[in-house]
Amino acid sequence: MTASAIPHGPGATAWAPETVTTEPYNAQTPMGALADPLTPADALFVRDHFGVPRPELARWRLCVEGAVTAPLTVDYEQLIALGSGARRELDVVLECAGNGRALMNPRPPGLAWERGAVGCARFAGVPFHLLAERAGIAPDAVEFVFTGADEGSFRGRPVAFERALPLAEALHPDTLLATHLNGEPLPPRHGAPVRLVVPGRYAVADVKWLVGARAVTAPFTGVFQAEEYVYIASDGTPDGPVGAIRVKSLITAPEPDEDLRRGTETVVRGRAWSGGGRAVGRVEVRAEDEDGTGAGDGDPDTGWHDAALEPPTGPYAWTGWSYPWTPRRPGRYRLLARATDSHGATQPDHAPWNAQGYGCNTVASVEVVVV
Ligand SMILES: Nc1nc2c(c(=O)[nH]1)N[C@H]1C(S)=C(S)[C@@H](COP(=O)(O)O)O[C@H]1N2
Ligand SMILES: [Mo]
Repeated sequence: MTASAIPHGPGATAWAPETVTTEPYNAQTPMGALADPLTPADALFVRDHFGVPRPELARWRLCVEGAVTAPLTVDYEQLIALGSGARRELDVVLECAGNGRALMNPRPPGLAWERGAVGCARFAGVPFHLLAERAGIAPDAVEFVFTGADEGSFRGRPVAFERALPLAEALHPDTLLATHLNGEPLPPRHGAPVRLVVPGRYAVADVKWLVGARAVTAPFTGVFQAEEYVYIASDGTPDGPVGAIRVKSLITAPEPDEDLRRGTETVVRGRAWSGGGRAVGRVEVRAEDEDGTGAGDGDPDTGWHDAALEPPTGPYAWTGWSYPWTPRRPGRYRLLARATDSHGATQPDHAPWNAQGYGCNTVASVEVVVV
């Protein structure tokens, strides 16, 4: 993957995501943009199932209904008024559960995401619990089902984009009805005018073009809850919907196949993140030569080395890391990075394979040449 920076006005740089499919539009964040603490809105990956609906702001409504005592409908102004004084702004890693699927072996079916179905953006909005509490949650409610304005056909059936959250997560103060991304109103393709943002969960939870929130008294079984975005083992056993983001890292420098000079220091850099409220505790880097034994016999660089971590910009943001490496011998090398989170979870050498390739968090790697 190469960064696709395109000039856009004097002195400014605009990004274009890398298209994966055109109908509906799906695109990855370009590598160059992943190096930044915050991903520019015009570079952030896009995952759409049915295309972009264009609800006019003036006609937009959000209905809170189902197992509630006083169903309510708000328009955009009412939502903003309800949230005044309670608005939150959070830097949040957004990662599609299918990110990295194309790197799995054998390759599972699904969109061919490599490394770029991820980004970190600053979302601002109104905590959802304010509306839920106003609607009065029935004592037997177990989940909220969130509905987007987009709909289409799935295996021949008409469906809306709907996804559920257990009550505790729906009502968490950081679960937002987001109206802004990186300080600007949400762009249409990222869910304008309002989307859900659930920090620390795979981004399928972050329902775009949100128009409904319905409390239910039994677990939801819609297609995006019970058929898609579910871990299914190779023997066909389902293991629940994707949830918290698994610990993962990304190498943003050097670039694949970059030529490095022997005896010259190269800073290996990247980002690391984990979900479910867990922080990144450690990132280690290793250089392997072609026989996979480390950077060479007797080389002091052999083995895993701790990278320096930069403090993340918030509890749900990703962590920048760096490790200075001075290659001593010419040849092809594989640079590896692995992150460990505050619960002690570490990236595996091989991610456990599952039928649709979700949650792939294999150790990050990039191949370089030392001359
Ligand atoms: N309404 C709606 N919301 C949606 C989707 C969708 O197709 N429709 N895709 C989901 C998935 S699978 C992902 S990974 C994220 C992607 O968010 P983004 O396009 O803003 O990066 O949106 C989620 N929310
Ligand atoms: Mo996704």
